[in-house]
Amino acid sequence: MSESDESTTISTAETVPLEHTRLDEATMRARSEAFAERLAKRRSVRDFSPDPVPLDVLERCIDVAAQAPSGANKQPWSFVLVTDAEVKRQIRAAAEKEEQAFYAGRASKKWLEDLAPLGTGPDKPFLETAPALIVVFAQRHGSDRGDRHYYVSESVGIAVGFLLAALHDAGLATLTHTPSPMRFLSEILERPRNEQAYVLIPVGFPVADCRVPAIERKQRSEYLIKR
Ligand code: IYR
Repeated sequence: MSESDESTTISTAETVPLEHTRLDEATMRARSEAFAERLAKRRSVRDFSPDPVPLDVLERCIDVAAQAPSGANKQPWSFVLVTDAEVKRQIRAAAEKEEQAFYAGRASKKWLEDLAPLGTGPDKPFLETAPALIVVFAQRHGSDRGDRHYYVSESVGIAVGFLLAALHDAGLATLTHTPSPMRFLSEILERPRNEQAYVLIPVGFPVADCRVPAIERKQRSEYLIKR
């Protein structure tokens, strides 16, 4: 059979026992309700207290992200944990430069109208105030070009979901920030060419009197379709 025969499957699967505890229904209900209630309280925060956060907690939350499923288990991600004031300063300066161009004309009128309820603008003080920034990078392929990665955006997106949930659950506030373009992050953080910045997540505690936009989530009837 030729190497290029598309019907060929090569299983080298070794197996281990699955660790799984079957819960009774009442416990399932209680746990899913508690989780839903806790996660519903997550909001994007833009006003951070400078109070430091325990680094080991951040590392543990990044461990959670790294447990996400990924295409062919390639785990195509890197997480850069930034706490150094000078590096944060450089990131803020570069991000604000891009954001000024965005708000001054790169964004369409419609896009700016859609952002108006969020009250965002080109100034990004949180990039220095937040005690930590987690910059998530997507690896478009392995360090060797021949090492292919699959469903990279989907995989990294799932990992970021795990990360945001873990950070929230640990009592930390986050923002998913995507200054565009984000090439400057590869340069400042000296990432290899196979990696592309995916999202920048400031992490910390909200300021004491923190206020957030009065926006609402959709009702279940708007997003759940049962067949
Ligand atoms: N990157 C800009 C603009 C922005 C875009 C979207 I889509 C948002 O949900 C929020 C902001 C900024 O961070 O201000």
